[in-house]
Amino acid sequence: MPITFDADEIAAGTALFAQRWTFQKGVVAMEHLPYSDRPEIAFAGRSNVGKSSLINALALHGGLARTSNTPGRTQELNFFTTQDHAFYLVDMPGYGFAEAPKTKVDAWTGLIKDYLRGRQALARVMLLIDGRHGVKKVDLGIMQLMTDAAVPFQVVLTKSDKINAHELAALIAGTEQTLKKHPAALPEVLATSSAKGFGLDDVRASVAKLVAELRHR
Ligand SMILES: Nc1nc2c(ncn2[C@@H]2O[C@H](COP(=O)(O)OP(=O)(O)O)[C@@H](O)[C@H]2O)c(=O)[nH]1
Ligand SMILES: [Mg+2]
Repeated sequence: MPITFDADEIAAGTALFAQRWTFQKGVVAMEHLPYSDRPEIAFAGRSNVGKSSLINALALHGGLARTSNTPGRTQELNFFTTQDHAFYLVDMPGYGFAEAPKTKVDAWTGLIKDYLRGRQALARVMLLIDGRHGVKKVDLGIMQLMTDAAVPFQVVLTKSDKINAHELAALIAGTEQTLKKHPAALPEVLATSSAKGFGLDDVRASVAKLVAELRHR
């Protein structure tokens, strides 16, 4: 089962995310990335997995990241920041979406990969996996890329409201098994539902713990 955090860690997560959030910048090319003055935590995953919904739910801000029923809407790296400028939260374009013109898909897949393997400030990736579908081949490719680049990542299951408790437990166990082959992965998988508000405290606590660790480096 997902790790649970103690009351202080949950409170730290709540406080971090309760701050006022602002959209800083949308980036379509590496040369437009913001000046690197704080760590970045990126939310990555296949198109439609629920990246933007999760960011909005975490930040208690329905309109912060744009969500959509249409896969492939987000085509930029969107940088959000808190009042205390402690870190950037980055909403990424989805990968594995082929129904757009190939040149466009290639451009944003290239941007995703360049950012994931080449961004010094990238402290961690929250890798979102759709609870209904589990880990796909394209996700394994992204995991390998992050492992090769030594980018720490944590798997977050989304849309947990769409599967039953038994299926969820099996998915968590299976995913943790897969992660054993990826030394860059945090061993624990978090399960969430942005729709039902499930698991959000754990994600906030996990991010807050990392931000606190980075502050003390
Ligand atoms: N049932 C359910 N639907 C969700 C959840 N999170 C996102 N969705 C839906 O999934 C679709 C894609 O969400 P979005 O956040 O735009 O995905 P993104 O492409 O990864 O940013 C939207 O229709 C959301 O309403 C969830 O936790 N539960
Ligand atoms: Mg999105």
